[in-house]
Amino acid sequence: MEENISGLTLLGLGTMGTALAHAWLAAGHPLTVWNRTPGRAKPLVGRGARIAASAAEAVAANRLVVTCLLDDASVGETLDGVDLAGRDLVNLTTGTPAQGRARAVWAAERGARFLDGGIMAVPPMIGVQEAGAFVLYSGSHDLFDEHRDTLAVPAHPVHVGEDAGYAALHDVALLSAMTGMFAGIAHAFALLRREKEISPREFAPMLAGWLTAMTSSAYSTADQLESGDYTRNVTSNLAMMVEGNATMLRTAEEQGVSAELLTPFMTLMERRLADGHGDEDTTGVIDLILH
Ligand code: FVH
Repeated sequence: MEENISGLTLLGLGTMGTALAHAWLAAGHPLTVWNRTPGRAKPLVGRGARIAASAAEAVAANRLVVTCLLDDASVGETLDGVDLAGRDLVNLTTGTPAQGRARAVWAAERGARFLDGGIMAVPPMIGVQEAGAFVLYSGSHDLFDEHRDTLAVPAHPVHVGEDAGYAALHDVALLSAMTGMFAGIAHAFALLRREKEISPREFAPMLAGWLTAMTSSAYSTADQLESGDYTRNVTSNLAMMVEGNATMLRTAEEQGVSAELLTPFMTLMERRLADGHGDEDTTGVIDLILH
């Protein structure tokens, strides 16, 4: 295990990279930074960071090298031709599972150990322990354990598998669920938008409370998937929910709101019902969208 306060290198000082840098510096970690646009590194000097003149110089400074760049292509560009032998590369750049796996192979070919990461936070949550931020990591568990203390500084570290693609896969799964939730929130506010007597601010706590109560469906869906029985512990079955969809669609029409944020999911529910699964939960929709 490493000592609690060990040095590291950070490549990339965008909004997220800068937040990471502040967290490690505040925790007393000696930090070497590099950014393509050098001006973004200057404010960190007063906080104790060492600025490297090139990515190669930054990588040479520490065994642990963290990248937080725009995308996978910018990681490749930044590290092109840089000697990575003996380095532990931790990539906190958002990418796809395939990019994570390919980057792991690429790093190994250059003599580096590799962890891929997915940051589940926005920059103000970084370094704030009670903010609920976490970072998903995948790749060697031993490597993760070696650097766990340092990785825990910006946000709670969670190892999700030895497969280097799993951090990105979990990351994108969570972001996809969030996107569906944003679509639902947008539709709900649209329904109320023209009502002068309903204040969005007053409606917000009701909406947030309702969504929170409904999150238990993640557990029942998981249970149904693992048991293979999509009728298990169903509280509202598909037949009933499709009936409810009709009311939601009619209300959208009455309120002058397009239902386009809802209809893709509703269409799949109807297909599953037409296939004779009215006694199930919505879990069967998952089978319909698997290619
Ligand atoms: N900000 C957020 O809310 C999200 C939260 C979840 C995770 N993401 C991911 O974190 C990565 C970095 O995001 P960011 O917010 O720091 O992004 P930017 O502020 O746009 O900074 C981008 C940095 O990448 C550098 N860069 C871009 N292209 C290249 C390149 N070809 N070669 C070298 N560096 C490059 C850029 O440098 P510069 O423009 O200052 O010169 C910034 O340092 C990202 O994967 C998010 O998805 C953040």
